[in-house]
Amino acid sequence: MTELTLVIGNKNHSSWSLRPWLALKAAGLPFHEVLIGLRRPETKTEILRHSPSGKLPLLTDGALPIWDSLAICEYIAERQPAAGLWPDAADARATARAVSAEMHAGFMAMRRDYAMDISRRFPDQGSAEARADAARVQEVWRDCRRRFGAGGDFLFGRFGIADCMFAPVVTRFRTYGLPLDAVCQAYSDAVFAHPAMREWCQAAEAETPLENTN
Ligand SMILES: N[C@@H](CCC(=O)N[C@@H](CS)C(=O)NCC(=O)O)C(=O)O
Repeated sequence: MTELTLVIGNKNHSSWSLRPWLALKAAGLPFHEVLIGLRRPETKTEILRHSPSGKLPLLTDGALPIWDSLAICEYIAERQPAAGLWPDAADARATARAVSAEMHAGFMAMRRDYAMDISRRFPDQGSAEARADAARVQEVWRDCRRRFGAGGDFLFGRFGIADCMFAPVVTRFRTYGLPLDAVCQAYSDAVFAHPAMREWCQAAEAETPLENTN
């Protein structure tokens, strides 16, 4: 087996890095970790030494580089099918892919106004567009839990890629004190209680936070 290395950004801030890191942990695949500090003069040069896109995260499997969080999650699911990172049933799997793609491609206002910052707390100064994004996120969580969540505490029952994609958003609700209804609060509690999420959050809290993140 070739060795896996995941190149990531600061754990307190790099929401895209968190997603495949959780997927690797959930898959039970051992991997090396390389952390590149964001927002430093040398950051871009350092990232480009690893990643052709100039962005993090990047996974290498031996000599093969795979960039972009969702592509990496897909690769992990294929490399470790027994982990069941996508749901078994076709309708659940299609929905899990749809909400993961929606997260990956959308929610721009939420990303802008509610930057991930795991260790600190801020008042909610989000725009109307960001609040609309937060409402849509909760609609997605409620719908997945109601239709597909019966087998466990996560969006599709057991923990999977859809949960990895939404895990950074779970932290944003907490950081900015955004209200959650009972179903979404229970889902948030389950994500924070996941052992891999706890491990990432502990490391994030041990970092010195960056200023002016977005
Ligand atoms: N679509 C990409 C987004 C990656 C991204 O924006 N990564 C940020 C860190 S969270 C980054 O590399 N920023 C450094 C830079 O742009 O110089 C993904 O899903 O992986």
